[in-house]
Amino acid sequence: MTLTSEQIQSFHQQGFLIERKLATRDTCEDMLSVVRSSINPPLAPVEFETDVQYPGSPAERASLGGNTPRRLLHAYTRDRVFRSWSTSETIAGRVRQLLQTDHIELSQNHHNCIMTKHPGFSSSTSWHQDARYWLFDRPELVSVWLALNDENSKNGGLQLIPGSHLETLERGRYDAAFFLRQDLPQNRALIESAISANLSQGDTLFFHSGTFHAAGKNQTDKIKTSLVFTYHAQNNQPLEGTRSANYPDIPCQS
Ligand SMILES: O=C(O)CCC(=O)C(=O)O
Repeated sequence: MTLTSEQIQSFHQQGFLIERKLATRDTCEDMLSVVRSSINPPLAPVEFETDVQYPGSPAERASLGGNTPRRLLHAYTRDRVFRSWSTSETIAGRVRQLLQTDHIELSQNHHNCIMTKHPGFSSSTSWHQDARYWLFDRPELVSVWLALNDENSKNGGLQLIPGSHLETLERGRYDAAFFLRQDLPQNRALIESAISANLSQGDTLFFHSGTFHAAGKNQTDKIKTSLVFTYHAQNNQPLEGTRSANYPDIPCQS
């Protein structure tokens, strides 16, 4: 049930860890059934492709594909199946090991969503660290990404840069929105060391909030669906008055 010391060490070195088949097919299918009934029409709160305005997003809501959901927000409150998964010992127990504390909380303010990538109207996400806009005592959070169906480079699966959570980059290496500038040779070298996560249904990716990651568009004819939650140690609190403290965090007791 728990991570081995080699897995924990690998997470600290690489900034991520993949556990294969951590969720059963039945769990994934139960979740997908909730997602399917939340997508047409999209049940609020939803972030649309037009809201993110990433490369490939439709220009405005009135455009063709303008109503394509990108994230079904507030996954935790949407259904019991998401609450059970996110607070289970399988997940919370592993996050406790990775954050090296018995006391962790799930953030309702960050990720806490179902990411959907629709054929035809999905956008790509450039290289970034999730911690760039998250305001905590320390930028040390762990996100847990569950593939509800297979994810790879064809359908916009995640790519990650191993060890990048340990890098400290000058401000000039990022653009105005804190994405890695692709015109700089030193950034190109970093990006070339990326790996593709290539997840199958039920595979779970644990990643550090400082790990650079990116993803392409969905170029297949099926929706790609992933569930993501973020956790922090109880002694690493969001800064008062910021978006990171908007909704209360959920303690995950062992
Ligand atoms: O699925 C994607 O395009 C990447 C999503 C992502 O990296 C994020 O929301 O932080």
